[in-house]
Parts: sequence; structure tokens; C-alpha cells
Amino acid sequence: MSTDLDQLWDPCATCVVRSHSDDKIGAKSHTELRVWYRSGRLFITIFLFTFVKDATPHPQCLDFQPPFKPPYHLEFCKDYEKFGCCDQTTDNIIAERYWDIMDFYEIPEYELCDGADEGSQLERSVGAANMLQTNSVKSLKIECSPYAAHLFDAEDPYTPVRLLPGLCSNYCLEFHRKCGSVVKHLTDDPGLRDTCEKDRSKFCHLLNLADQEYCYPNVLRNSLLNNNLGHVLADRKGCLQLCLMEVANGLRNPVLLLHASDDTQRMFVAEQVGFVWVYLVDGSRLEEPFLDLSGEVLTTPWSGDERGFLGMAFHPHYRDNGRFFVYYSVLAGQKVEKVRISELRVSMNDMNKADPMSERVIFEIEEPAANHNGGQLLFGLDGYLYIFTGDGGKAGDPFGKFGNAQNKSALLGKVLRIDVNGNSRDGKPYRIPQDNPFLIDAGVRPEVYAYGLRNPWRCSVDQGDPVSQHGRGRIFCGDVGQSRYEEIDIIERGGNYGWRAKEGFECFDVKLCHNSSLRDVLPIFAYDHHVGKSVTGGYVYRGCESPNLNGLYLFGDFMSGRLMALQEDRESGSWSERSVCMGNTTTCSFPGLINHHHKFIISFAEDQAGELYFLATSYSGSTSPFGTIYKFVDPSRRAPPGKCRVKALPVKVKGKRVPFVPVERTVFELNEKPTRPPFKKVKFTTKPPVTSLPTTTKASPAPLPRETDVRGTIPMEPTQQPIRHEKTLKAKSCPKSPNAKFHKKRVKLRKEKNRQKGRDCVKKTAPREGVNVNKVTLLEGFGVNNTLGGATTNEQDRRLEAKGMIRGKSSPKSPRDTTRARSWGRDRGRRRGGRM
Ligand SMILES: [Ca+2]
Ligand SMILES: [Ca+2]
Repeated sequence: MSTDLDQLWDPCATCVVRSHSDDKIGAKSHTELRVWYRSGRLFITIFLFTFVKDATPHPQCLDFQPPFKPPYHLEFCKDYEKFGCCDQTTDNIIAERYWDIMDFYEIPEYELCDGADEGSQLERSVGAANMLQTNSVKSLKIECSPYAAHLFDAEDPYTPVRLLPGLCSNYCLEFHRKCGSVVKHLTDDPGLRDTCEKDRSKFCHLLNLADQEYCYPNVLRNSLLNNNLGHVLADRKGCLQLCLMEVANGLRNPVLLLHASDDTQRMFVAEQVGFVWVYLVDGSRLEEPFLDLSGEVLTTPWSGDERGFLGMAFHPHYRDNGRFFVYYSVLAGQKVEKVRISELRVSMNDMNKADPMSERVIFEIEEPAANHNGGQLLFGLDGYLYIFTGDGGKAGDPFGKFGNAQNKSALLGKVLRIDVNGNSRDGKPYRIPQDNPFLIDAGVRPEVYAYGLRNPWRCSVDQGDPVSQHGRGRIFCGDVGQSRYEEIDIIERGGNYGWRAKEGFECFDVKLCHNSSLRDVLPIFAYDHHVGKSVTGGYVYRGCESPNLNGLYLFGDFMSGRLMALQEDRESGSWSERSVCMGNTTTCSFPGLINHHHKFIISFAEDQAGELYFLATSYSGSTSPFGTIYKFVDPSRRAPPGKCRVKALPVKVKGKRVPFVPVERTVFELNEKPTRPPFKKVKFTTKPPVTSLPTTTKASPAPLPRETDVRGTIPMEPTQQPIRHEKTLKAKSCPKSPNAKFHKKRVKLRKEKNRQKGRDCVKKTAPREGVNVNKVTLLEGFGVNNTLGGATTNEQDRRLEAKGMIRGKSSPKSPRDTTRARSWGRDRGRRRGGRM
């Protein structure tokens, strides 16, 4: 864009000043104006349809977020009632602004604008009003367009946000021909007014958008952009595109993330080595762990080790009783390995600490091999504790006559269900629910709820459709396969899930498979080992922020790193795959979103509001701090603003907090448009001249000579701003007018956007040569030595080191240092959604 255009689109220039208050149109009724508006639609139909090239839909509102479906009827911005960027409040505000503008409208202008001699005064008025409506109102309404950010040039941080949307040249020329005189009522900018009067094509050039796909009204007519608005985006192969948000990092094999249903919105993240960390709603982590069982937990740094801290579940009434349950591997004696399920309580003195002395073992199960240890714990909606065990290990479930999983007298390869709200008569710390399926069967463990599982890795409870409650209480499991199939099951009371007779839908042990007594429950979905080799069960999305995902079961594969989804056919009850993939850079081009993740998908998670996450790492050793937690974001549609606000009860924090510092580069950052030419280097052959005179203030130290880099260039000071930036500053001092508050809002959004990018306009203009110096400063500011995410503290490191689990920290430069260095200047803590 030219400097002229910048000048003309200076937001200040278009502030409406009430200088024509004497020329009020008079009191027009609402009905009359509606008639004008309807006939105004006819007017736009004359506009020519310009060439539209292949476009990738990327709706984006002025608040830089995906559009949404307004919850109720919109009175004024009817065009965007089904899908757009405005709710009722904004609709009302825009209506008010419209009436403010109409107050400036004067009768004689109608005739000029209409350009016709015939017809009554009223008709001419109507014609003129159409133009005014069409242009001023439409331009106001365009704020509600799902492509508002494109139309107002809000996406490009280098250009000022327009107060009027970009108009396509044909539309603009027509507008100018019929209605040019109205411009003076739409803007106070003398330059624009003048251009409007003198040079039609220049005027329209100024109003045009560089991208012809998005100028008004082309954007309305591009079927590619508008046909599937608000639906989950699929790429050309039909793959559903999702984006991610990084919410925590630096974790050592994070095996689970869970909430305590206590309205604090805290998230508890467990690492395989035995630590549980507390994350607060602002994204920060408490420095001291909630629980440290690393001294008890059996595991090794070997990346294939399936032993460790595997599961945890908060009692449904945790808020009142502070009880929670854990599932982990232990070494009993020299060689006997077990899994232990035990109960603990929160500390009396600190709500963010478990009481380590409170552990009460519920039971232990001997593990005949190091693999297949299950590990899921969860409370069903019936209030009972469900425990998911593996078949014991090795391959092909070789234990006993027909393996552990089909043997109901063994606790392995099972879903167990117990009542932890009381002790049994024979002194066990739990009771057997009266409706457990095998109570009367001789030789069957009464805890068994379902059987025939190989190694259930991650099971979840469906919270049900938020409106109809459909699906509520169903338990989904991913059951890891042997050598051919991975499967997803819905756990039914008394169900036999087939292992080792079957693997997926196919026979594994042919003899057992053809036994008439098998009567197994088939998986709802299975995939072969070309797709992945180790399923990680997920969750049915029941959250608020991404309404299109409701009912979708999201899961993945640990080995292939593939994310997958299943969709239910409510009629038949069957499930089919809906392929999911990371959205492309355009699709995920919203601030704070990323479209890549670490390969090894360890676990999925759900927060109290039902939003979904997954935990993955780039190296799956239990001491490797490369685990990251990602939140799913649907880029095609969000819930109306304000709908998903969750209350967070205050959390009393006693220790230190470690702020969240993202390390992944967001699509927004990767996608920055190089619209600004590089700055000319200021080269000095000698030391730079002293620019400031010595002052009498003794306290101010003498300015240090600035260091030059190898090329002899000097980083530019923030004061050395290009002229264009002054416009932004000038915009801030815009006098108050009916439009000022809206302008202010946009400036605020723009500032916010820039802040999310970790730099305001001032920093943005710093030359590349200065980056080295700035980066050092910023890194110091963040504290390179800060521990991030669940990174180990020295104390923990020493302990693990003593156990032989990690090597001594000999290398001062970890790979994380380099990734961290890329994150300079970003501050995610302040961002909406930067929490978990
Ligand atoms: Ca085992
Ligand atoms: Ca099965």
C-alpha cells in the first residue's frame, strides 16, 4: 500500500465529527429504513463479479479468532445471523453507530446521490438512502462478516486497521458514480474527501484491497469461501483439519493430565517417573510437585519401558474428602514386580500438596512380565472406581491354559470395578458393587467387570451431549494389539473383549476364537499396523469452545504419531473413522495456534469444561524432558464469545510458580508476511557519535558504548522508528467520536495481537541486525536457567541420578535451549486460552 493510502486510512481521519448536526435527516421510522435497506440489496446485484482465484477459506473475525454462530437472532446484521463475528451486543452497538451516521444525512444529498430527476422526493430519498445504507451500513455490518479481519486489513500487522472495509473496484466505481457526495459524511479525512471529488479511480484504488478474493462484495460471492462456513474444515482428501495450542512443555513422559472436578480449573499432570505437577489456570506450574512417588515407582529411562506411574483418579467428591487414587509399578523384593493401586489424600495444610504419609494400598497385582501393565484408573458416573489392567505381558498372553485375559480368576487383562466408599467384611479397603457381573460365579474374582483385554491404554468416560445427554457415562478404551490390529472398545458390564482369542476383529488364537462360549464384544473400530502400532485411547469431545467437534471420539497412535477420530452414526450405533490431520498454515493462522506436534502420543486428556488435550513427546524415555501438552482447537468455528467462560475458584498458592513459556513457533509467527522492506543499515566506520548531551543529573550513568556486531552494524534503538509507525501513535490520540471507541477497540486488539507475537510495533521495527543483542537481553529476562513445565529441579535430578535413572548433567546445552531461544519475546500467560 502506498503512503497516501496509509494517510487516508489513518483511523483518525475517518473519525466522524458531528459537524453536520444541523443537517439531520429528521426522524425516519425504523420500518421506512428497512424498506430502504431491502431495495438497497437490489442495488448491489448490479455489481460485476470479478475473477476469483482458488482460495483457501480462512474466516477470521476482527478479534483474530474463528467466527461463530450467534446464539440468537440478529436484528441489524441479518446477513451474518447464521454465521459470523457478531453477537447481539455487537449487533446493537452497530445499529447505534448507524443511527449516529444517519444523523448527518441531509436531504439534498439524496438527489445528488440518486442522480435522477424523476420520481418523488421520497423516492429519491430512498434511492440515496440505499447508497448510504449499502455503503455505510454495509461497511459497518461487514464487521460481522466471517471474513472481517481480511476486509478491514486487520491481519497484516504492518498496516493500520481500516475503519471502512476494502471495496472491490467495480463496486467502488459504481458507488462513486452514484453516491460520491456521501463520502464527506462518512469520513472527515480531507485527503479522502478531496480524492473522492477529484479522482474517482484514485479514490477507488485507495479503497481497494490487495487480495481481490476478500474485497467487498467479492467475498460474499466466493462459493469456496462461503459454502461450508462454520463446518469442520476438510482438506482435499477429506481430512478434518484441526489446530493445536501448546499449553505445557518440558515434561518427562507425561502420562496423564486430569482435573479434580473442584472448580479450581487446576490441572494435574503426572510423569511416568512418579511426579504429579499442579498447573494453574493461568498456565503456570507450581514449582513443588503435588505428589512425588519417584522413590517408589519402578521404571527405567529406557524408551520402551511400560512400567512407572501410570494412572491416577480423583474421587468424585475430592473437593470435600481430598481422596485420590494412583496406579503404579513397584518392585516387591528382589525380582517380583507388581502394580499397586493405592489411595492418598491431599495435605491438610496445602491444597496443592498430597499428604505422602496418607498412602493406603487398595491392592497389588503381581506382574509376570515388564510389559502390558494397563494403568488406567477412572471413576464411572456410578461412583465406582474402574481399574484397567493389562494381560501381564510378554506376547500372545502365554500365561496359564488360555492366558490371563480370558481367565476370570485372574485380575490381569481386566476391567475391575470396586466401591472405595467403604471396607469389606473381610477387611479389604473396598467393597464389591452389588451389580458386578460375576458375583455368583465360582472361581471368578468378584472385582471383574469386563475381561478379555490385552493392554488397555487410556480409557475415558463420555460426559454426554451437553444438550441431549446422549452417550453420557459410556466408557471408551484403546486396547493395544499384538502384531496386527489396534482397537477401540466401549466397555460393557460383563463384556468379553476377546483377547487372546481375537485381536481386533480377527482370530488370534484360532481354537479359542472358534469356541462357542467366547461370545465376545467386538471393538467399535480397529486399524491395522500400517496405520499405527500402539493405540492411545482418547475422549469424546463434549467441550464448549469447539462446538463442531461435539460427539467426535479423538484418539491416536503412540508409534505412528497419528491422530484419529471416530464419529457415531446415531441411527445404527456404529462408529466410522473421520480422518483428522493438522490444519495447513492458512487454516491454523490464528494467534497462538500451532499445527504440528511431537510424534509419540502418550495420552489424551479432558479438562473440567470438556476441552480436549493430548500429551506427546519427541523422545519417549521416562527421563527425557521433551513432553508437551497440546490443546485441540477447531479453526473453523468457535462458540459465541462469553459462552465458554468458566469460573475458577481461587487457589491458595504457598510456593513459587513457574510461568509457562511456549517453545513451539505458532503458525501465526511462521506465516508472517514480509510486507515491510528491510531497514537500511546505519553503518559507522568508527564508534557511534554521542547523541545525547551530558546532563546534570548525577544519578544517570554515562551511556555505555554500544557493541557493534561482526559486520560493524549497530542495533537500532526503539527511538529510531520509521515514519509509518508514528501513524499508529497518532491514531491513539484520535479525539473521541462515535467511532473512536471502536477504533480504540481495534487498536487494542492490534496491540494485543502484537503482544502475543511478543513485540509491539516498536520492537517490530527493530532491524534484524539487532536481534542478537535483543535476544540475549530477552533470554536473560526469561531466565535461561528457569525450569519450565515439569522440568526437573536439581533436587529431583540428584535423586533420579542416584537411582541411575538419568545421567549427570554434563552437557550445559540441551536441545531445549535452542528451542527455547526461538521463543524469545513471547508471553503466553496473558493470552486467553493460554491456560489449561
Ligand atoms: Ca506386565
Ligand atoms: Ca478385543
